[in-house]
Amino acid sequence: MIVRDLDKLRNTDRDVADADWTSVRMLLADDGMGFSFHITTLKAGSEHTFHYKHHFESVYCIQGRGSITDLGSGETHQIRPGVMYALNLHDHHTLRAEEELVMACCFNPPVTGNEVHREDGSYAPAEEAAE
Ligand code: 9YT
Repeated sequence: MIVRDLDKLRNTDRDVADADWTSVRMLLADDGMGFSFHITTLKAGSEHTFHYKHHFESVYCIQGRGSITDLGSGETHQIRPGVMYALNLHDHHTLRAEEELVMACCFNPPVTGNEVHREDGSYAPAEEAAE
């Protein structure tokens, strides 16, 4: 069994940050679960366009308010605590944090911890990220 405490993972190598978000990776590829599990905090007022072409991601909102726009259909959905979205079609999307958003995210395949967003908004496929 793996038991981990979010507070103890903060400021370790499992705590990854970009300009407008931080992500604590509670489970990564090397944990062998087949998915990774992150608690991601997005700065109030920030906007993010992502396109996970090589991963599926589901995201559950724990705290904060914002919206997500599906850039394929143009449809916008409100994000608030209790709402989940799943990028089952590798959907190109823009996420807006009207308030600070705290999100629980799962990636399949799992991220390794070495990924950075590429220009197209994707993370590299697992084989490349592991290199
Ligand atoms: C909700 C969200 O930001 N998803 C993207 C993944 C996040 N940046 C992470 O944990 O790598």
